[in-house]
Amino acid sequence: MQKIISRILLVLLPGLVLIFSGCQSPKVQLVYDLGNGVQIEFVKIPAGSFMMGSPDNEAGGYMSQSPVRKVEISKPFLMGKFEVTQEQYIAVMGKNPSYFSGLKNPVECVSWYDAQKFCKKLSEITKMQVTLPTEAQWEYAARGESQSRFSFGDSENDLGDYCWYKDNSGDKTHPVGQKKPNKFGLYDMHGNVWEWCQDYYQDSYRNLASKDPKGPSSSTRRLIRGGSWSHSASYCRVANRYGNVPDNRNIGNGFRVCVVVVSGLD
Ligand SMILES: [Ca+2]
Repeated sequence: MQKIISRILLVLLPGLVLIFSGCQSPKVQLVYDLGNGVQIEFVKIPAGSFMMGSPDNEAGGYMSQSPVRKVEISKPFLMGKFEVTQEQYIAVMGKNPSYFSGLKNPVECVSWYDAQKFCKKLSEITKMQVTLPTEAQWEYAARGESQSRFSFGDSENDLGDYCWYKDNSGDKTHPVGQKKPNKFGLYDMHGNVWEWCQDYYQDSYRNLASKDPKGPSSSTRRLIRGGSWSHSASYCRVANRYGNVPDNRNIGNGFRVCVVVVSGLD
């Protein structure tokens, strides 16, 4: 886990603390205490615009990930610093559906509906509005201001420093936060487990809004992003997108959560 040089600024709600970390590039972080030593950490992602999708000539790219288009994220949001772990899932839902063992490993074998139930329950616990990220929020956060295949550049040679994927995972998930973070301070956006997004999936996003897009109005599938421990490098690109039926419980599928920015964080 990243060493946090921090000072606690404000207790916003019971169990909730706001932290500024780092001196060179301050990151606002929020930590919620779920009890029994289990915490869930968030990083503030600033509002901004980015180029979403992969260029036509990107290695491993597909038509569903292009054309590249400008998208605006008009409001800052808090994003889970890590994928939701098994111990966090137990703390909130009282059970652990995962196939792989490890309380610090990401929870998997969770459907999109399971993720929704987790968000609802965590919202009730924290008194904050907890959601899955939209697809646009996910890619914006994953890029960390980069415009390359991966958050750190284009070369697959460096992917092992940031990602658990087919070539280094040993065919299993790993505890979150062991690899390098991206510029926003988010871990495992590449690989480890796919991450459910809020949006429906469709093969093209050509006609979607350019400001805070929320995806198509209907589909049989929901979006997953980031690739997993069982996938090759090109599946772990930031622009890669795929859809699963929402009741699919797969050993490669997990999620991370977002929080609508609350007063005191903006
Ligand atoms: Ca991931």
